[in-house]
Amino acid sequence: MAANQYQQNCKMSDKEINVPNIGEFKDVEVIEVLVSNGQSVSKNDPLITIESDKSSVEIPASFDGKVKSVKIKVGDRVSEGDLILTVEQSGEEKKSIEQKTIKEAEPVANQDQVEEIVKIKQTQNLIKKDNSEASSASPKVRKFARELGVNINEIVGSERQGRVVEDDVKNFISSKINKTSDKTEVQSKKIVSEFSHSDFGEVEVKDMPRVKRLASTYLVNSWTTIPHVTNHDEADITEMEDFRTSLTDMYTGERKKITPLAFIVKALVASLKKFPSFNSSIDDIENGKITMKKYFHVGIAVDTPHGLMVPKIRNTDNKSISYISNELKTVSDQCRNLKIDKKEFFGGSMTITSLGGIGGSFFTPIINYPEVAILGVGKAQKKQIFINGKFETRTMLPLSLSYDHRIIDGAEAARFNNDLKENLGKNFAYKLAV
Ligand code: CAO
Repeated sequence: MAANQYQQNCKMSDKEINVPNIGEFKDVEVIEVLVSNGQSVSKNDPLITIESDKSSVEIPASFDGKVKSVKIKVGDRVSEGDLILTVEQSGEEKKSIEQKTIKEAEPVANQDQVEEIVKIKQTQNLIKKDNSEASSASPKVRKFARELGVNINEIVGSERQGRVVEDDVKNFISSKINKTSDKTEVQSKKIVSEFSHSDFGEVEVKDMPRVKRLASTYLVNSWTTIPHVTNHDEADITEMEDFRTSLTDMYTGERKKITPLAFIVKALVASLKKFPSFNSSIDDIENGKITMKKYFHVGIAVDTPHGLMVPKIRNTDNKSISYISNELKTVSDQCRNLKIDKKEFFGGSMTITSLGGIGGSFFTPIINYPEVAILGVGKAQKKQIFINGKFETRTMLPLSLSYDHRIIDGAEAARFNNDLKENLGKNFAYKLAV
């Protein structure tokens, strides 16, 4: 074929698709327009659905092409011969139509024929799968769905190629009803607990602090998505405390104030090195991927008037205990004065939450997502401990280790606590790192 002849054949031309002979249907309402401008259609694809008092019928495309301009809209009334849309055809499409028999190109309009079209579509794999596309269903089923106020395109059909049948519509409705009744139950529970507080006495409604509001999203996410387990244990820190309280400034001779928390940070880092799964994140659970962190950025929960904040002490493995103690004071002050960069709340290995300066023993800390473990520290107390057949007075530190059970097992957590106790105990190696 010569080049210009080919171009001639491929030239676009417009064709009209009109309402065919639809028998008894006259001046009937268009209830669905199934195509839009620019969309490619194949012969027999449904273009519109019309509905009379008695039944509804889809009008199919009589040839392949690209919809140039849809001329009718939902609610219009049409009769035989009315223009539905214009279709743009390339020479190739035109040619292929011309090669087909006139009989084949004849529009199909009665219900049996429409059913036949759907069958053809199924074998052509043209059934739509999501609700942005039109579902395949007979006009009877469409009408049934419409009468019940259901968008048929939201239904995934149970028949071959996703064709929607009457039972699918019924199942869809019953699943919606079940969901709604679940909701209603939750809502009614809420209503019961939502009696006005002022019915029982004087109250004052205040704004929830912004930091608490922000934190609540993270806390709820952690609490509802991570399977938490907490192991409780006690570390004997008698020697550590003797050592800590004996530290003096080499120039002034005054007592050096180093918080026990700085020692705990250093001991924790030694355990994290031995138990790397505690220094990981599993934010890609769908693909089963775990991020193992090679850094040791320990988060510290800081109580502030604005709410709880968790800044990170970075690279704790390379810092001395007294350096960590000073840095802890600096970042706590920055948090309390709202002078800290938001980035400092992210990128942690594991968090320590200490109530040691306030009081209390064991509690159940919530993991600071996306971390997988958190160490709760209570107030150290002198206790009588039975050692080698006799009671001794020892300083015991309560530990509450919460961990993500998806990645850490109870046995591993118990071993982690043993190791941590060892690091805090009388053979403490951190002594070298003051
Ligand atoms: N056992 C016994 N005493 C402890 C202790 C412990 N585990 N931890 C700290 N202490 C002592 C310190 O030695 C210090 O005593 P001195 O004044 O006699 O030296 C005193 O308690 C002060 O402690 P602190 O809590 O003010 O300071 P810190 O450096 O130990 O802690 C910080 C810093 C930021 C953790 C703390 O100020 C804080 O905010 N704690 C609350 C954290 C919190 O709210 N967690 C709960 C989260 S879950 O809702």
